[in-house]
Amino acid sequence: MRWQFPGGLRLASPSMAGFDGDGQLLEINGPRLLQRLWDLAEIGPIPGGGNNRLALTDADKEGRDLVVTWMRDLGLDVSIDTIGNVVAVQTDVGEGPPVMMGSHIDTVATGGKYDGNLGVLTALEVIETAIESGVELDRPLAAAFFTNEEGSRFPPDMMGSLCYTGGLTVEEAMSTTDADGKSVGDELDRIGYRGPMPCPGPAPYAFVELHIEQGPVLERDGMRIGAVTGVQGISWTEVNITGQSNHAGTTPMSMRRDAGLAAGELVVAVRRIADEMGGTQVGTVGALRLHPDLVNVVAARAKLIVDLRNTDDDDLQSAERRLLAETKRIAESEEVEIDTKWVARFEPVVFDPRVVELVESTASALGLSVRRMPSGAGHDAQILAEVCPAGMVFVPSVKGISHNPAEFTEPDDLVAGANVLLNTVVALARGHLS
Ligand code: HGY
Ligand code: MN
Ligand code: MN
Repeated sequence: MRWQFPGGLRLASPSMAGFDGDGQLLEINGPRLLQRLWDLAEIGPIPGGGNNRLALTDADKEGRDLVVTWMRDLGLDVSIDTIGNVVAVQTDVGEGPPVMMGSHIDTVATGGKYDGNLGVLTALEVIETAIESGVELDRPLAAAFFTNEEGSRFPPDMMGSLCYTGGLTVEEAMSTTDADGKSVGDELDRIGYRGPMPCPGPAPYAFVELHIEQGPVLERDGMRIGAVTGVQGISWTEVNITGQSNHAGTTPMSMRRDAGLAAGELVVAVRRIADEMGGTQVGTVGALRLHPDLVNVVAARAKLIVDLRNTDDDDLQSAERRLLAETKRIAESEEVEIDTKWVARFEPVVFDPRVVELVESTASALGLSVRRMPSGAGHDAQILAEVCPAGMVFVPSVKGISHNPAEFTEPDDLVAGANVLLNTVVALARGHLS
């Protein structure tokens, strides 16, 4: 499907219309970026116009192959590491560690077109524009996508970038299994993406990620760009509940040790914890499986993962303590056993203020309304922030919807965000941080 701009691109200022004589501002090729987004969105399509490319599935492989082809077509040096992270670097530009852009192309099972994909494809577009414009750079640019950012199939999220920065051992990652018992290692081998490069990988000079906001703030405030100040803390607790399967009709209620009931009580308790704490505390249970999951059998077991988040780590720890207290209360009252273990735990991250400031001033220079804001979602940038100056650029999500096929961002906003990323990384590649 070829994309036609409705009534022409809404340029923020004349200087966006091309490469200024004094090298101030560049503009990406909007139709080319959007076409790549639509081409990638054709892989792993689901009803409603979204994508299902869960990590290390055949659809993920197909998406990987397409993006690697685009990387090679740009003449980039493409390297694949042991966990399947892919980094493509300019070879004939500047020297020293690259200014890296990137994100992920794996999706949740009910994903949209933009989550992650926008950051990776814009990285390619930025490099292609930089090559075409002949802009002088002291450092090479790099485009990357990291394995299993979503963590839906194989917790934790940001698995690939964690291995890339040494935050998780490859051995630990490889042994992680999905609900069907398939391991990351086996699936990587099956799709042919266990690469030769070691983890941890080389630290970039800086890392900037363009991403949809996935929330309602920019749209509510009428802002076009978010200069992301950091990422809130994330805590995923796997809870295994063991009761006793029994006949749903003959077993007296007083004799039931119902793992399904215990799970339900815990789901309600998670909502209560978030509501009672207020502030930035959020919580949900999105993954829940009963065994044997049959209508006429009292559930013997339940497995769920609790997602708790907060911008403040002390408050997040308080929410975690309350969760554990609830599991003890429910175990006692329902006479079930409850075991818990963390499957993901990230402290809140603050991005390098110089990068945040650069994103903000670049957006303003492009004539775009911009506000600083934290990220509610986890991103690879928060992991790369451990090893280099990092930051993010947000663009609005219509109605704040994401992790849903209805995920949508206006094409003008996609292009505007890409122009902010372009001019931000060009400044970084010309020594802005020094
Ligand atoms: O879970 C997250 O915040 C991200 O979508 N992986
Ligand atoms: Mn994402
Ligand atoms: Mn996501």
